[in-house]
Amino acid sequence: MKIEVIKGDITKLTVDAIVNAANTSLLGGGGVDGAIHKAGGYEILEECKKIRNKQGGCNVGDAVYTTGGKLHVKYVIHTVGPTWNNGRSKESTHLTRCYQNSLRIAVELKVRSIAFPNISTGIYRYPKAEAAIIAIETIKQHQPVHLQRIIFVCFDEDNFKIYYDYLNG
Ligand code: AR6
Repeated sequence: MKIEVIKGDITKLTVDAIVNAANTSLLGGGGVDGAIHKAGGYEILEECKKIRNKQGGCNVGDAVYTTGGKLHVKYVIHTVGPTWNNGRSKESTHLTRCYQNSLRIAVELKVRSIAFPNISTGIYRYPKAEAAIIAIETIKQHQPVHLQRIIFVCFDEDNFKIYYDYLNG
């Protein structure tokens, strides 16, 4: 399995699945969530609404999946990261579960390539370096067999540098 890091916009990628940093409502929002819904179109939102009707949204640390809509991906895996609360609300456990549950769904869907944004490090204010270690170490521990490519997509320079240095250091 190859772990890659790139700087850019996750909505532009052609991979089997991308992961969305959603919120518990699954109805979209700002940041990467807004970008994915905007580029992916109404189909993604329609499927999110169906999931909401069935299970009432998505809890922090959990993940669900929808079609990729108009994106160049088969699936969008929506996971809900924790809001940073100075480490007082089990944020690291929740963030670890985001990556674990997204990977579990990727295995179920037999995806061979998956791209992750830097979950929780934007609007939810998780410290970037700590979030990167959780992301990379959780992925390294799981390594599903048929997953050939894992791409960390960094939108900002800070995250790109943190991931690049950690993976190449
Ligand atoms: N491609 C890749 N990464 C991106 C993109 C993009 N197009 N746009 C932003 N990022 P955030 P969170 C990066 O705020 O912190 C939403 O309103 C961004 O630079 O998107 O988990 C949801 O609905 C940052 O590094 O997600 C929730 O309410 C990372 O994506 C809330 O924000 C995550 O930033 C979730 O907050």
